[in-house]
Amino acid sequence: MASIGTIIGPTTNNTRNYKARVVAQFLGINLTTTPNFVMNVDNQKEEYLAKYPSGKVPVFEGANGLSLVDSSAIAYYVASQAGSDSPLLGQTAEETAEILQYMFFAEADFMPALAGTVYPLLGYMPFVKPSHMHSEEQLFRFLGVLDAILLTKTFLVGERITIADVVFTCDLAMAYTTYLTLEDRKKFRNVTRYFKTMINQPAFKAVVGEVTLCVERIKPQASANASKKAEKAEKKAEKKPAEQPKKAEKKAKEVEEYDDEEEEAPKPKAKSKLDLLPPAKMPLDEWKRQYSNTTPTKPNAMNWLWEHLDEDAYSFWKVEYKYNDELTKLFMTNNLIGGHFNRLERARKYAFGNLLTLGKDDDNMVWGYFIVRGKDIPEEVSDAADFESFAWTAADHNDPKTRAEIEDCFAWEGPSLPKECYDGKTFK
Ligand SMILES: N[C@@H](CCC(=O)N[C@@H](CS)C(=O)NCC(=O)O)C(=O)O
Repeated sequence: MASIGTIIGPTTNNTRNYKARVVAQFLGINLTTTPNFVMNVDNQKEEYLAKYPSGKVPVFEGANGLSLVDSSAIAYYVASQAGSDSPLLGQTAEETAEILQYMFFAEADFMPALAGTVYPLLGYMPFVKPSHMHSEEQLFRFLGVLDAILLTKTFLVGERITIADVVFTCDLAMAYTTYLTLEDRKKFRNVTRYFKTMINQPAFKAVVGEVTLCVERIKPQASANASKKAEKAEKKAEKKPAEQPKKAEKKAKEVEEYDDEEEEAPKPKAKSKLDLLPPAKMPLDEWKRQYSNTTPTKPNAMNWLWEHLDEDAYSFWKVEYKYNDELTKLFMTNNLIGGHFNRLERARKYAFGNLLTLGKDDDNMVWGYFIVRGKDIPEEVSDAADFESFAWTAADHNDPKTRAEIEDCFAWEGPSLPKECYDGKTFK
């Protein structure tokens, strides 16, 4: 697929530039970038200012002659290139309105509060304590609002990732890398879970790379000549092709460490490889029927499984939620499993499993086992939007200890469960 155009601006350490590129990665759209762009040099050139008088980045030049400014508008345009039913855009007027609501919340409320808090610390503007404190108060207020929204949701709109999530996550990245300490991350635990889920999506990783969370906040450079320092920092930035002053970058480990990866060419979606495997002696549907209709599960249904299992056709996997320490209410944990199963829909034909909610309120975990067709984690599973939030470990079902765990897991009871079983869900 030919490139739809060029996003012009610095390709590293610039979360505004990431938005459209992450969208392009999600959709397999080819977008050209400008890796040699020098911030505060190239956007100050006469020819740039003639086209884009505000001198801001990023901007977009379409292969069809379209010219756009504003990172969210560019991201929206890229998302629209997947057609009117683009998976990242709204499918109804209501969804579109909700998506816009969150994009505006991110840009018009959250970003100014974040910038007012962090920019003076990075040397982008003079540090004036009352103004910094006011911005910080707003920042925490908006994080609280977002945290309440994400209490019962995995993504902002509906049950899937939309452009609103891409934009908000890019904006959150600066907060999480420069300002939000472990204590803050615990306080806004739903936002933190959401941010980690998003940032671990392959489309984000391909553009942004590994994100290093803030260890310690950058200290204010408060002094009478703060504006002079800001000026100096700007001059430094002009000399060097980096957007942040080197001093602040070095001083704080907390500044983003992003890879400068080029976008990969879009990959065509293949049909399931699993359909090409030799037929299994035990069809998965037959096991699903046995599991549903045979009581008790232990030993009757499980004995059926061990007798009929086609060892060459299937593999077993232990599945654990990576952020168990952030779970609170049991019913919410169980909802989280339900949401995950919705997103595993493509794997329905090739997988069976149980994920259990174990423990009590404020001390619980997601734990379970899956049987999948083939010997690897199939693409139908790893493609689920929140797959990265779960650890999948290959399990040897012939090992007696593992076999006992699988049996107890599928029966939702037994001595090998790590905590008391509150509830669970069966993926079948
Ligand atoms: N709303 C715009 C804001 C763009 C913006 O402020 N970009 C910054 C860099 S992240 C910039 O160009 N700063 C240079 C300047 O203001 O002169 C967007 O999202 O694209």
